[in-house]
Order: sequence, then C-alpha cells, then structure tokens
Amino acid sequence: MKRFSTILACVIGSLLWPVPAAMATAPSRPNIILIMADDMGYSDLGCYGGEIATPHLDALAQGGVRFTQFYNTGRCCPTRASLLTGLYPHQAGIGHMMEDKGLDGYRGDLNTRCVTIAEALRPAGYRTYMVGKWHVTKKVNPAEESGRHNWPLQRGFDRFYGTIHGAGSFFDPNSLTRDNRHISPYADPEYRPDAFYYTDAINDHAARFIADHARDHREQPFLMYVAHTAPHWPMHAKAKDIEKYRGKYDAGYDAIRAARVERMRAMGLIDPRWEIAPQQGGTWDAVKNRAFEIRCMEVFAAMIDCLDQGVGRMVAELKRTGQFDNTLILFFQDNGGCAEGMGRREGDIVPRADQPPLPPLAADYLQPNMIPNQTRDGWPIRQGYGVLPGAADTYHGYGEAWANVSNTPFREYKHWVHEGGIATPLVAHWPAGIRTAPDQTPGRLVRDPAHLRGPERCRVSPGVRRPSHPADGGRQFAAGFRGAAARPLAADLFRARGQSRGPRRTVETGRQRACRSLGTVRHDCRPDGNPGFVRQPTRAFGKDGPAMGGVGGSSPSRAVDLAARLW
Ligand SMILES: [Ca+2]
Repeated sequence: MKRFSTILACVIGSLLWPVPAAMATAPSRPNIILIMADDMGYSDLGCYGGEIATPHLDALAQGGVRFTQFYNTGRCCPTRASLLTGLYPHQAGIGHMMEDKGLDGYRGDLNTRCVTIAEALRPAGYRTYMVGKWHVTKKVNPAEESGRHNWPLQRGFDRFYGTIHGAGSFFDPNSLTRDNRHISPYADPEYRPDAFYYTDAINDHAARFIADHARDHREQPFLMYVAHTAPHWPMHAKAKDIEKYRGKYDAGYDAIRAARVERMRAMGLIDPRWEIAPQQGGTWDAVKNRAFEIRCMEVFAAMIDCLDQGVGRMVAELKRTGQFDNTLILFFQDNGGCAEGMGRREGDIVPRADQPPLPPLAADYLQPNMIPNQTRDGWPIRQGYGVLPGAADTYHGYGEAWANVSNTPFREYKHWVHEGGIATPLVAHWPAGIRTAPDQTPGRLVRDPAHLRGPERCRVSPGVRRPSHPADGGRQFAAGFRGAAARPLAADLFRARGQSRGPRRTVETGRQRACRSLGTVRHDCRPDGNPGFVRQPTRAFGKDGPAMGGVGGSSPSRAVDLAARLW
C-alpha cells in the first residue's frame, strides 16, 4: 500500500512539526476541508494582494496562516492526482492530462497502485465527501459499470456531487454526476435552485454535506474535497456578481498589476527588491476591443467573488453545527492564471436574434459537450471578440494579458513550471489546531517552501495509516493495495526517457529551485513535448527573487553551481 502524504503533510509539518506536546493537547481527529480553485493567479485573492472581494477567504487567512511559497504541479490533472494520492503525479499514472501516452506515468487514469486520501482516511473512521471537478480519469462516459472504476465513489468517497470531466459551461456542465449517476442540472429532484450556476451548486452541496454530516454522522470526523471549476474558462458569471465589478478594470493591465504589487509589498508577501515579471499578452494601449477585454476581467472577478460567497456559506454551516473550531480548512489553486485563447478570435459576429433560433432542450437532456452547441432555451453559443462574455450563450477565456495580471508578480502561466504556473496561495485555518502550536500567530505568513506532495509528516489525525514508498528514503515497501503489486513508477519512467535525474529532485523543498534552472531536469518534469518548457531558457532564483530569476539565463554556470550546492 502506498503512502498517505498529501498537502496535509506539508501544512501540518510546517505548522505543527515537531510539536508533539501541542498535538497531544489538540482535539484529535479534526474534520478536513480541501478547497481548490481552478486556473487562478497568485494574486487574485484579496489576502494575496488582489482587488477581487474575497472577504470569507480573507477571514480564514486572518484567523489562520498564509503560505507564501506553496506549489502545485502547474496543470489540472497532475495537481489533482498528486493532491489525492500524495505521490508525484507520474507515480499515480497522471503525469500529464487524460490521454494515454504509452508510459505508465502517462496513462491518464489513476492507477491501482496508489491510494487516495479518501481511501486512507475512510478506514480510520472518516466520512468522505467530494464536491466539484474530478478530472483524474478519462472514463467520463463509460458504457460499462466497470468503467467507473476511477470515479470518486470507487476511489474512497462516500458521497459525490460534481463533474467527471475537466471543464464545461457553468450554466449547463457536461458530465454532471451525483454519486455514480450522470444527471441533468435541470431535472434534479435533489437540487432545485432558482437558476442553476455551477459554482453555487458546488458550494450549496458542500454546505449541505456539512449539515447532513452533523445530523447523521456527528460521531465521525469527515474529509471533504471541494474542487471548484471557477475561474477556469468559460468566463461565465451571474449578472449580479458581474455588476459589482463594472468599471473596476477600465484602467487596464498595468494599473491593476501595479496596484497588486503595491499591496503585496505592503502585506509582506513579496520582497520589495524583486523586479516584477514583464508585462505579457499585449499592451493596453494596443487593445482594439477594450469593452470585450474589460468584460473578461469583470466576469473573472465575479466568478471568484461567487466562489468566496460559497466559502462563507460553508463556514456559516460549520459554525451553526458546532464544527468550525476543529475543522482544518485549506484553500489553494491547482495552477496559475490561464493564457489559453479559448473563444478569442476575430471573425464575423452574429448578433443575437430577437428570439431563440433553436428549439429548447428537454430538462432531462444530458448535455454531452464541454462547449455546448446551444443553451437550454435555444440560443446558439457565440464566441469571438465581438461577443461580451458572461452569459450562458458565450464561451471565452480571459486571455494572456489578464492571466499575466492574475499571476502578478510572476512570469508565465498555467502549463509552465515558472512561478506563474505553479505558485499558489495556501490559506490554512484550524482554530483548535493552530492555536495549540507554539509561535503560530493567527494571520501570519509562513515562508517555508512547500508542495502539494510534501514530506511524510502527517500527524493531523491519529490512527490514520501512513503507507510508505521506496521513493522516499528507501523504506521497505508495504504490501500492495487491493492485492495489486505496488512499486514506484518514477525510476522506470525516467530511465525510459533517457534522463538520469529522478523527479523527486525537481519538487522537494529547497531542491526545487535548482531543478527548475536546468534544462534536462525541466524535461524530466514533464516530458510531454509541450513547447512551453522551452519558451524561456534556463532560469533560476537569485538575489532578484523568483519573478525574474537572476542566475540562469545570462550565466548558466552559476545555475549549475547553485544546483550543485543544493543537491
Ligand atoms: Ca486548472
């Protein structure tokens, strides 16, 4: 059985390790809620310098801690695989996305030689809930029951409401699923909102699971994994949320970035000596479709605002049911802001007709597409610069320049292993746990580097079995899980690629920085042919900080020296 060492390990390791005396006084078996946003930049949250109103997450940060150097794996699927299993994504079978690349590290499906956090916690007495985006199996619409082998209920969760696929309309998501069955959002007897919007549906079900748990399973602790699809494209939001941001982005990219940098410096999140990354994605002066660009960011902000509103409902439910103090809440992002150009193109713009030109869809129709052909009420989906984003009949990304703003002060985006791709906020809140640890002032910044897949230090909940893995110090490997032989994939994988350095050298605390300065190791990380990995040549951290890098490009020998010292 493989090891259980997830994001929790990093957090607990940093907050409470080594403080066994403090842990002895902390209530045992806390509830654990993991909240993850999708394609969101390092500085979008208010408590990380953003102008977007996120009062509920800000309050958790104020009552807990914020990590300044926390890292994901730069893209949806590998981050989820790593988070769920505590392994490198390749070891879990998801080194890239959902396609099978012919190597065990790249099957696009969680393998049977890993153990999910839910599979580890449930035998220890936890109830396990999952809400939102799954995205660790290619079997979205399996013809056979057996094809659901990697759906949440088959990987340790007691309850599930969400989407199996990785993206879709917020007003009509494809692959919407309750437990083990696809459902239509418009014919769901268990959830009948006035108007369906996926972020609300995720938050409402998270709050519902908290309430149901307190009513039916109060004697047990619970794990809940809340994987939002906001603010991943499409830029879809409710009109009343968009209205809050009307005019807020009229000043353009540079002004918003500068304001963020100023706030981040004042908060102590970034070193004032750092030079911020260059503006990318086109200058504001050159923008031809300003109304379109402004609306993109207004909608993006509204999506995050709505996510945060739901965090407030979850917190209120925890308080109402008396579970707030002994619940560890972690908030983080699966990757940085996204520069993909979804729906952003010139071309003939077809204005909206007076009446829906298409017949409406039946309420129980299971909408199958990531980009629907039409809305439920008969409007065709429109794209292009001439269509203002936000409504159900639109489908756009917010583009490179706003992603550059989201990732302030860092370089690059989702896909890349530069800071803009992999740096994420981490807010950790746990009154009963954090208060018992020495020198843990609420609201403080934790500057220790940490990663989704952290050292094996999980002490959050006594009684949880922590499997070991030979990739971590050569310990004896425990028996296989479910009778399958369990072995590390990494060594074989990277030998097959003709590389000599193991992947762990690319992500472990401290060493991570040097690895990102070396091209060979960069390809070790993600040998998927993505041109993003060669877009910026060798870079490393130096005195200028991670935004620009100060060692690699101009002086490769210094980068090698740095790597040699750190390894
Ligand atoms: Ca993502």
